[in-house]
Amino acid sequence: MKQARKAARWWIDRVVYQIWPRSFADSNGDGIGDIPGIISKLDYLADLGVGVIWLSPVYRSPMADMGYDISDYRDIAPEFGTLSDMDRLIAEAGARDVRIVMDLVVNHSSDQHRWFQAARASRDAPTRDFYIWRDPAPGGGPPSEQRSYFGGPAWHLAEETGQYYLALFSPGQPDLNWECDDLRAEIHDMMNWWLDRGVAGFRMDVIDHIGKDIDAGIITDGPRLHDHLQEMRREVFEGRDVLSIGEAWSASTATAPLYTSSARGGLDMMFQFAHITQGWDEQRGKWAPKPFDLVGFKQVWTDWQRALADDGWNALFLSNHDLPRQVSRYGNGSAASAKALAMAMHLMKGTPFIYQGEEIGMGNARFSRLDQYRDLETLNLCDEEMANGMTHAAFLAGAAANGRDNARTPVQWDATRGAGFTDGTPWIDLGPDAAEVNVAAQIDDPTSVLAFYRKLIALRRVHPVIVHGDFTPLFERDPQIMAYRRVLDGAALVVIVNLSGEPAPCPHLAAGATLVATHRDRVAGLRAWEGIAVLSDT
Ligand code: TEU
Ligand code: CA
Repeated sequence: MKQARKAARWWIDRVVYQIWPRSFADSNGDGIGDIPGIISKLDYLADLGVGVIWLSPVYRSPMADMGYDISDYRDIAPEFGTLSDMDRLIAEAGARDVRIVMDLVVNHSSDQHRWFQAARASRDAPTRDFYIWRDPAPGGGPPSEQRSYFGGPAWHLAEETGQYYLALFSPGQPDLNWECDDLRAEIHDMMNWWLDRGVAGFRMDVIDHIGKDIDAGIITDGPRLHDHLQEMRREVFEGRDVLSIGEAWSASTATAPLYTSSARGGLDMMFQFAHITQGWDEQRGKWAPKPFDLVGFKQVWTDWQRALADDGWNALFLSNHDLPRQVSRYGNGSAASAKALAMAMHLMKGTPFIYQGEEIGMGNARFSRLDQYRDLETLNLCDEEMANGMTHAAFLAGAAANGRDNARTPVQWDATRGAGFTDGTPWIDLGPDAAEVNVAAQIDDPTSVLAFYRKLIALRRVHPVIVHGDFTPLFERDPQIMAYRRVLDGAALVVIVNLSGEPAPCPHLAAGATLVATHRDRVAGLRAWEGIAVLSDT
């Protein structure tokens, strides 16, 4: 059978590497990662083989939500550098054939944005309608019971004009009003401005929120969502060959194709989170994670592989700046488990995303005290959960398992005092494994996690079956093994990974050549965290 290959876009065989700039590399000793720090690591990233960097926000921001609260979309936060540093990053990355995708945070701005400052001061401000204002409820109080994601009500009274504004995240992140024509024109203009500067695309923050109908209580998948995305396609993306990745916690296998189908939004791929929330307690959510259930986890992946098999494209990831470290969440912290997880992800169909530090197997922060946390979500929700009856100890356990700061400790470059991240005092504590798990310890070791990632990334460029092959799950009910078969143009790739800490019998392996394996030798069966991929003719 002849498979149709997806039209070759420039990013199709590339791996994306996410940089969360505050914790990547600090060039000037103030304890905060910055753009010159990123530039100094471009050779490292090029050697690793990454073809795209997704850069979490570097725009000017009061950093209430670490840059996801933007006060000037056309400037850089001074702690991260300057616009000319950004231009230099784009150019220096480009010289290494690495393209930069920026974070587009346009569901909300910062309350420090001049648009909002003017809007809150007067009902007649030209930007008043850029935000969502409502009168108090009859008899006073907020217009509705809507809660915010980061704790507390979503409506905030602005005394100046007597109306409430909507902020679904923190009060410092007022929601933008996408019903306003001038607002949308401003956003399109800003996006074109960055693309003209050489940016290769956008990762679109909480993009499922922009079509909301707050009066009807519709927050995600609102009635205007796909109109807005279609308009954005016409005004920004059409005629350009850029990469667009939407982020949508609400996306399901039913709704995801609406974003990516060319008839609708036309986005290239979506971040969806079904495989993440699958592991959370149904009632109590992220602060009460369930033990890892491989069968359920595989089912979610298989559903998504099938749903986007012909139209659309999967973003493959286990980690990002909002999630715990994968080697702690799904592995046992060991290098072996880091490799096994990488293998299971990278050989499915889609584009793999690596979150900074993942490629060396960095683990969770293991903070034991609340005062070690910096993330507003963790700090705010602690108060809220405790008011709802959770004990402090239980909350700390939940935060240690699933809090966002797990991913936000500095990248561990070497075993020196500041982990090679900074000469000063890091803005957040270093991870507990910095002395053992660091780039310097792995860079020349062919058996390291880092070397294994380098290999997986390189294989994709030479074996089209990894990029384009059809996906069929194998041994779906097996509680230890994740396995699948990929087929393209007469080539078959069988991937079998033991995602458990116990040995497993190895199911019958097709004959063929080993393409990549986590271990150097073979034994009967599979050792804990052992994976092997075998390539043969169909
Ligand atoms: O995250 C989307 C989002 O919904 C998060 O609040 C998510 O629910 C939470 O992190 C799970 O713990 C995006 C960004 O990735 C995140 O960093 C921002 O805080 C958020 O949007 C607001 O911009
Ligand atoms: Ca710095």
